[in-house]
Amino acid sequence: MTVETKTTFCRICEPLCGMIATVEDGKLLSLRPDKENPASSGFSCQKGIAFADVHNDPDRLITPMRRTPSGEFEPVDWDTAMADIAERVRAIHRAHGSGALGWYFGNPGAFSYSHVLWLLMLSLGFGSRLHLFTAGSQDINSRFVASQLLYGNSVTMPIPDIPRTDLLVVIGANPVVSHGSGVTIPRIRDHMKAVVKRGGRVLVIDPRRTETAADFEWLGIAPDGDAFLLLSLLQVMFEEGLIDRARLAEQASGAAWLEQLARPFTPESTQEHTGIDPGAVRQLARDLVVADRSVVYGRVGTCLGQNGTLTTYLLDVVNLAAGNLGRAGGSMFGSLGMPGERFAMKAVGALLGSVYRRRRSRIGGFPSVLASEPAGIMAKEITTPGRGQIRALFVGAGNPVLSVPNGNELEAAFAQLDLMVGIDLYVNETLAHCDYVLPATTMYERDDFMIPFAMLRPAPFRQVTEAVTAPAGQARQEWQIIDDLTSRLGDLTPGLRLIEGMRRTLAVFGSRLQPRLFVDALIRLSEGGDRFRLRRRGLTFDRLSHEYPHGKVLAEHLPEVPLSHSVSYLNGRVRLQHKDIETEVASLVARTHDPRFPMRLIGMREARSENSWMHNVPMLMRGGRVQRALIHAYDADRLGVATDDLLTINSAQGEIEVPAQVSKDILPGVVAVPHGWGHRRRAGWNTANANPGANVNLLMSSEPDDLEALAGMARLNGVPVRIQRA
Ligand SMILES: Nc1nc2c(c(=O)[nH]1)N[C@H]1C(S)=C(S)[C@@H](COP(=O)(O)OP(=O)(O)OC[C@H]3O[C@@H](n4cnc5c(=O)[nH]c(N)nc54)[C@H](O)[C@@H]3O)O[C@H]1N2
Ligand SMILES: Nc1nc2c(c(=O)[nH]1)N[C@H]1C(S)=C(S)[C@@H](COP(=O)(O)OP(=O)(O)OC[C@H]3O[C@@H](n4cnc5c(=O)[nH]c(N)nc54)[C@H](O)[C@@H]3O)O[C@H]1N2
Ligand code: SF4
Ligand SMILES: [Mo]
Repeated sequence: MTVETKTTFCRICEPLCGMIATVEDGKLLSLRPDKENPASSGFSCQKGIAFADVHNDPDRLITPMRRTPSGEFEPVDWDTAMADIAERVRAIHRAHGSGALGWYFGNPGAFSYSHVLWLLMLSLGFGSRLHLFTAGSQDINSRFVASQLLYGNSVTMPIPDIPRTDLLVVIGANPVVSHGSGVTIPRIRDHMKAVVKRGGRVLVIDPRRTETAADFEWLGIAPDGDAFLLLSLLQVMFEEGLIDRARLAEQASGAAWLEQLARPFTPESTQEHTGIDPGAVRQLARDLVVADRSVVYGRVGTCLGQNGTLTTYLLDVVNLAAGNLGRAGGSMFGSLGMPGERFAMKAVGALLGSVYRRRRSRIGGFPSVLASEPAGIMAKEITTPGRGQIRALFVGAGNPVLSVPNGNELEAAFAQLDLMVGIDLYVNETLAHCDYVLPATTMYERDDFMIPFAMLRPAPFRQVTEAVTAPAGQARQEWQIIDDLTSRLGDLTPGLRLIEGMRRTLAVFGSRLQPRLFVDALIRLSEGGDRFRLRRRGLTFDRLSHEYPHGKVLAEHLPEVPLSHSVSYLNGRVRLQHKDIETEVASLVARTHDPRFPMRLIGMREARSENSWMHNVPMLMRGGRVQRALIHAYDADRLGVATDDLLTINSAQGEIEVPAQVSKDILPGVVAVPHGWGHRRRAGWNTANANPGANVNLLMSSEPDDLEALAGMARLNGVPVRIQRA
């Protein structure tokens, strides 16, 4: 018997906490937080530790499976499965073209560089007509579009410099539970506590007195009222002369237009939409400007409303107006520190901008965000006849039946597909519909380096990990599966022929086309890298792995550079004026109210869930844990409801039943329901199915008119509902 410990890091959520894996005879025994990781220094949450039970779950899929005519799954060998899948893709492509193929890329996929890179390769191989859907239209695409408008680049991401700020205003995020999103700061709660300890403030603006609000100051806001609040903050800043106009004119174009836009939104006029006292809004506007270093930060709560792109745009504009954009202790921009990066970012920004403006989805005419379409229209892309109708769908690391609006519509649509293939750790509610389900490795069965998150750290840091164990059973990495598929289809399209050519050329030199080549190059070229041996002690993937297993801190803080360095527009100035923003402001003002649905539904993340996929771990389900709908005592009294009574929640779209939790930690008129529940017997996770809960997204609309206009965001927060005792 050999017992080893291996240093690695967790990739369930964004802080990427350092972990120590104990491995016995090649089997993952347990996980514990890594005290020597300089960023997370001994922190991990319960999910991170419980992941060993996902890894070793008896319900885990470790053999490829094929659906039989009777509807059951039977094991099949990889070669038979891949040969049949490739043959069917080939036939569909021959008959209908690339537009007949769809791919849904779920959230855990973003935590694997090799999965991302090889999916990118596949989509280049099939050309621009492949339908790509991601979890982003239920998450962060509004952030990308706001950045495209403001900075001329979708991937330019502002991050709150929490370690150096004096006033942090959190609008629509719950970092104490989520551990931070859109920013990678391990121990984020400690960093927020440190703001207060050094005499600063943390203010949480949220319809619910969340775990984060309970730790700091709370200001309640009516769901989806944020754009009104932010416009009022701007109105006050302009009216009271709080803005340094010379600086604003230097950093941005369109200031006069912005002033006009904000002018009607006095705090008195927006109070009916926000529920916030005008005096408090004025004070907040002054505080943001007067504080030496302040930052407004928002995430899922501001991205997923009716006007998520506008709201996200306004968050940044408030930071800009207060003089805190691109400043230490304000909202900053990370970079990889590569030679020529600023120039490359301008090119990338221009390309993404033109894709955004030019490519439109077949259904609803939505712009393309990082080459993807809104997942909300996926069902209709499958069922609507015509050129570009999807006939084959791949789902990798996702569970859209539970995570996107109107899963019922999606399930019905799947029945029309000629081919459906899933790649996952489990047969989840979505994969239950597949013709083939293919077993993926877990994160501890693959090497990794987190490309997107490397740019989201206020303290630049690099860490890589090797695989901690060999793959269980016949599990394979996603990139290997994609690689197998593309090489079987190497003659199908010009793009695939090009990839096949590269593969053959490298083989001549005894090398293999694989994602690690690319990520190693990225590490070598970026800050701290060896620049291909130009720097003697510089970093490579292997050196990080051998010499810095716990990770390497590159700098304590981000460098302060002129804001123009982070802007991809040629003139280096933030662009405020956009017709689309004007249209969104007009739609904000024109919002209507349906008296049949007087309450507002919001989401609620739970410490022991990760979206839909950790409910099969007994350790996380202990104590008779169930999904509950949180309502205020005032509403409970009015409706004659007590905790544990079953509630019926209706929206214009659907109906669910969930037991109530009565509380004072939420505004009256608001109901909060966690997503990711609604497990079914059809899916292959036994613990989760025993305590299924309800799919809150059955209340959400997938009608194109109901998706947010600029980014195709599903409207998952502030949804009008009616509740009553079941
Ligand atoms: N434990 C746990 N951690 C997670 C996840 C998980 O499922 N469980 N999921 C991960 C993922 S995929 C993500 S994207 C991140 C998300 O990270 P966060 O965005 O920090 O997490 P949420 O809990 O969704 O926070 C959204 C907050 O917005 C509030 N809110 C809702 N509507 C409104 C509104 O209209 N206005 C305002 N001001 N607030 C509103 C909600 O009450 C909630 O507190 O978390 C990640 N981390
Ligand atoms: N109402 C409401 N709905 C929401 C949200 C909300 O706040 N409210 N949040 C939205 C957000 S932010 C997100 S990110 C989405 C998530 O939406 P999805 O990504 O569609 O769904 P998940 O529940 O994260 O499912 C992830 C799947 O990946 C599998 N998996 C885990 N690790 C791996 C791996 O390494 N490889 C492979 N191949 N599979 C793996 C899991 O078993 C699981 O089946 O949900 C969205 N839906
Ligand atoms: S906070 Fe996120 S990254 Fe850290 S241990 Fe928990 S799940 Fe893993
Ligand atoms: Mo997410």
